[in-house]
Amino acid sequence: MTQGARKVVFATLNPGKVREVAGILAGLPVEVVGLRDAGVAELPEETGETFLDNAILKAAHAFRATGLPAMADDSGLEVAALGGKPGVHSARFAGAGHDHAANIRKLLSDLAGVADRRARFVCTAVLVGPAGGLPGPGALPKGILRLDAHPALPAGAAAIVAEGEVPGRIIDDSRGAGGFGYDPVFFHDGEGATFAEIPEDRKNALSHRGTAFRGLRTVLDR
Ligand code: ITT
Repeated sequence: MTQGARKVVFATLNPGKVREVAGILAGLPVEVVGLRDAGVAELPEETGETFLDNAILKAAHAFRATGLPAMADDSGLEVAALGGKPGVHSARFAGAGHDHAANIRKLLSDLAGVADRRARFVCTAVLVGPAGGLPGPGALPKGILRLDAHPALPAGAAAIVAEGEVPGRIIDDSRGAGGFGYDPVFFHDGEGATFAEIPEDRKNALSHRGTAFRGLRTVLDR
């Protein structure tokens, strides 16, 4: 980003993401402004079929509404035995709304009697801003992309895209009180614990969202 463009909106309505991303981006010369503090009350319906489409939809909405560079992520749980579900539908797996307990109940019921418990969390994080204020493709670290064309991008805007994922497996009993969403049933073998049982900075060091937003960090830290 150009010098002086220090405010960035984070286009999410999920307080768990706000907490985590504040930790992941700590120490940057950037003021992360909450969606409501930027005067945006809602996000568009997530009609995209991919994490990328939905992340751009959210960030572009906030960019259009505020004129400020805007970050968003779209993330979810992909379960091998369910053919990658709930995927982009993770937040509303058990129906409309964000009832995390109901989503976990549906997940465990769909996996009843299933021996293969492999799953992964995935995250696509984007930064949408004026095309001229974002680094060109040659200036980006490996794995970080710049998109200049996407149906959801306003004219004159571009997006920086970073991804992350983390493998784990789904256990039958919820464990831990930290994190959000599916964390209490997402067991990380390296930690020997669920994502709801480990400290938040430890989750950030390992997680899909941590990897993706550390990718954006390299762009924000300019
Ligand atoms: P915003 O769209 O407002 O950002 P959201 O919760 O709807 O919030 P997503 O559309 O990206 O966000 O849905 C992600 C869902 O995937 C989230 O609600 C959880 O159910 C699940 N999920 C993603 N990351 C997770 C994590 O780190 N821990 C637990 N569950 C996670």
